[in-house]
Amino acid sequence: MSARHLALLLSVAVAATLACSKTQDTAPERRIFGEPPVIQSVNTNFAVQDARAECDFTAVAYGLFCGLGGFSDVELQAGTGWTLVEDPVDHKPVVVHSDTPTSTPGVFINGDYTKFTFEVQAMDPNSTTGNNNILLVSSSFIAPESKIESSLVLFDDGSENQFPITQSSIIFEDCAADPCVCAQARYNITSGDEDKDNSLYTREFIVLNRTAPPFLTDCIMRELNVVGTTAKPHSRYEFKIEAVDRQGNLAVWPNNLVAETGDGRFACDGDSCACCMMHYQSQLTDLCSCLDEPGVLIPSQFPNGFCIDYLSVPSDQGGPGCTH
Ligand SMILES: [Ca+2]
Ligand SMILES: [Ca+2]
Repeated sequence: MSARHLALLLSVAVAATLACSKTQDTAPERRIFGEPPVIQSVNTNFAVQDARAECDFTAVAYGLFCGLGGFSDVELQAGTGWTLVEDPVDHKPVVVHSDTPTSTPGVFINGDYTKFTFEVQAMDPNSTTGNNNILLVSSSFIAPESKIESSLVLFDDGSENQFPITQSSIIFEDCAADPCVCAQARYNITSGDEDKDNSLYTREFIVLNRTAPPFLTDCIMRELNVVGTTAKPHSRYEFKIEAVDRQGNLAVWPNNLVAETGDGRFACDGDSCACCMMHYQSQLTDLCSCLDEPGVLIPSQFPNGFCIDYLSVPSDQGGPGCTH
């Protein structure tokens, strides 16, 4: 068995990451025993550049502030949010508030991302009832600005397999057991395959704008059960579709799939102080950039709001001493 096939087999073992990296090599197609798989069709309409995700992160933000100081009277507000975006001209970070306040108090994150859905119809002449000779179907790509090839495994499992992936953000997101002390969340990732054992192998994969915060990644994992990667907007991706049988026979689809990623917009809407502090806690901005952002009322301690009353407390009084 060639090193390349071994790498593909190993990718099954490490399927928890749902993508493995391997160095490029050039193993030829060959037949060791039996016939190779037959790739019958590949869906070429596989890319959506402006898929949308929306998540209510109010519980996460509540847990963040409640956990910070044991504040039991945190009141998140409606508002115009706080989002850090990259200026398209000079690529410097810019703070953006939405034009209209949310109608509901809380923190709501949303964003656009590029979604690839690989759908490959494949069979093997050596398959018998109850004994599929196909070992795996994969989509391989070299990430932009990288020389490492990754292989995504496609499944014909009806999305039955669940791969738990730990959240990306350092702000804990599992607030089910104790709203004030959230725990690290794990999200169950699935292939996105609709029907099990119909010889249509499926895999969903997403690409986010590289400036997207980790909580958008988590939002998509939580709501849509899919993982992915980040890249510059309008990055070009090329995917090679292959199938391997249990004897190591390889079939390669003659045409690679090519697509460009979209803009990958992101916004944190609602309570502005909470949105800003989530960026700060994710090491995406400094603490004092949140000074005087409205929201996060804590009547017992900071009745005008955490970002107004606390961030301005001078350092000689034990506060952060932020000034404009
Ligand atoms: Ca075969
Ligand atoms: Ca299927």
